[in-house]
Amino acid sequence: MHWLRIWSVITGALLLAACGGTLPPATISIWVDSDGFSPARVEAPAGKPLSIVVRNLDAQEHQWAIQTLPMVVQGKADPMAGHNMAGMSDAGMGSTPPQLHIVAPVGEQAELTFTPAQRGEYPFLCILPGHSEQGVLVVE
Ligand SMILES: [Cu+2]
Repeated sequence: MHWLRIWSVITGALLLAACGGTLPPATISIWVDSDGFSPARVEAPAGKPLSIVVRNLDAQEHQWAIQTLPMVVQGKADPMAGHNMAGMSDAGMGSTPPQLHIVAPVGEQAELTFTPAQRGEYPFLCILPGHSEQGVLVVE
């Protein structure tokens, strides 16, 4: 019995330590294949850093984009801050580029970190021509 009590004290101390400093971003993993995003509905708190990780399980490229989402800007404004286009192909860039944009190459994952500023429901979708995967990011 005694070791259980010690363990709970240690765990509590670690939790306190975690809350005291700068929190690492919360991470949401979203899988995508030709059937769509999974999960298609994800939730995150406003005003806290959020990492979206898109894992592409398909044999073709997919993207994850939100057209408009108010963000907390940290440090100097970087016009590419909302983009992770390491695996970018020419397809998918319309006349109005989305504010948030992740390109997930075949069999790989890509990550983007940002801080949503306002509550709301923000639809996300794959913007490649002919693709219809979609979902929603709920900021609470
Ligand atoms: Cu797609």
